[in-house]
Amino acid sequence: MSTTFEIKVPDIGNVHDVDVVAVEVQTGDVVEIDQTLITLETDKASMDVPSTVAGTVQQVHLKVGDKVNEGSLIVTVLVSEEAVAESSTVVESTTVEEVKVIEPAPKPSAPEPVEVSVPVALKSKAHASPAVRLFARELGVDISQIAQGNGRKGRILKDDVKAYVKKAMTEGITVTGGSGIPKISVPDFSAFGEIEVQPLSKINRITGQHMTSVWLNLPMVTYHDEVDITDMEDFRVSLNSGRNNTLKYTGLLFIMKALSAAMQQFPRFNSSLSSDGQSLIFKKYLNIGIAVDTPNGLVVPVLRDVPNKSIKQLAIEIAEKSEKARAGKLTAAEMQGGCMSISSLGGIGGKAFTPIVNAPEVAILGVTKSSIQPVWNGKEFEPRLMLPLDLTYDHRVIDGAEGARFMEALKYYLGDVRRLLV
Ligand code: CAO
Repeated sequence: MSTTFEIKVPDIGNVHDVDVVAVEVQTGDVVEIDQTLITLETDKASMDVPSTVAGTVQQVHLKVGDKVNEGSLIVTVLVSEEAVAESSTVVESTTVEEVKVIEPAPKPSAPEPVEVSVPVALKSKAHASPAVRLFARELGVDISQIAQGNGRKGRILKDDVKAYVKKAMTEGITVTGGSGIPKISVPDFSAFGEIEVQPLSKINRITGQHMTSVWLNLPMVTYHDEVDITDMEDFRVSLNSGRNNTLKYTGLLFIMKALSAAMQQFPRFNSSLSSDGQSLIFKKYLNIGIAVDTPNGLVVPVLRDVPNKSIKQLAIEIAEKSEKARAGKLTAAEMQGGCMSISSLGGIGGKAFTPIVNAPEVAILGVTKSSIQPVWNGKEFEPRLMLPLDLTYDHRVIDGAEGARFMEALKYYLGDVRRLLV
């Protein structure tokens, strides 16, 4: 005789609508006690929910992507009566097998870092337990790069991670992540006064991870200059006050056009290094990413085919994308395919800063606030509107002289935007 047993999501703490990121069993599978049934993931932690009985899975009630709460039905299992008798006490004490914070934890002993991370979307597809994922992170391995593991149904095991590292060492493949630098110790700040701890947003964490990876992997140089935009500003103001104009024309639109013209002139700025670092990939398309400040953190929507778009089209698109960005509604596709990015702080202030390249792009243009400056015209000082520009580039791809020439080209176009028409 056998009986049917329902296994439900146990007490998972005070969290709701938790994502199911992996379902490890299917109808007909024979499961053991403690065998993982599903993996749940919140912003902060990942957890395996184990089976509390041994038997045969009769029905799986969840799929990847579902959201669950305590008490949600996971599976029904057909269990022999003897097993029910044995397992009843286990059911009472059902707990989540493992709760692990999945923040990256660089270890001093981690291997040399080299390669910039792959798109975030790929990372959640790894078929591995939280313990194995944590192990991989500790070794600086991006687990999404391990195609398949040797566990049941291709699940990635610790041994697979070790084998990947071994291969990376012998074949010179680079491993993402682990910095090999000592961690910064964080004191107990409450010893000095009242504190409040707030978790970082998902965007903050993803950006932070990407920026750290870029900072550690790219030898970056930032070149500062300024350009006289007095004439451009006159034109811009006239556009804004033009008849029937409902759009907002900001300097950023002209900067995008000038940048795309300079990139066409200097194609290395529209390239990326191959992952083995042995060749350059030149792009025949030209898309520009614009850093947008949102309540949840920095996002970079990409505007496509910039050389073939008018200032007006770009004005419409930037307004649309930044509104979508601030509402948290940008899709992953809208943030992919950038060739070079612009980070404009000009609406806020600043004289100069050192933007970080949005790798695998090879350069980024920073912009701060324009101001009237006295400029010597050969006879006298004239008040001119000067715009500060900061060009950061990957020195593995771009030499200092080429960086300086690129900046001169940019200034050439911005100094007289009619040149963009030629
Ligand atoms: N100098 C002087 N004024 C400037 C300027 C500059 N370089 N750039 C913009 N302005 C002015 C604009 O003309 C506008 O003036 P009005 O309000 O009088 O019309 C005002 O500042 C606000 O501009 P804006 O920010 O709305 O528009 P934008 O096209 O310049 O920028 C966007 C759009 C989406 C890039 C911007 O809103 C934004 O989010 N910037 C922050 C990007 C960021 O966070 N970068 C940091 C990344 S690294 O951490």
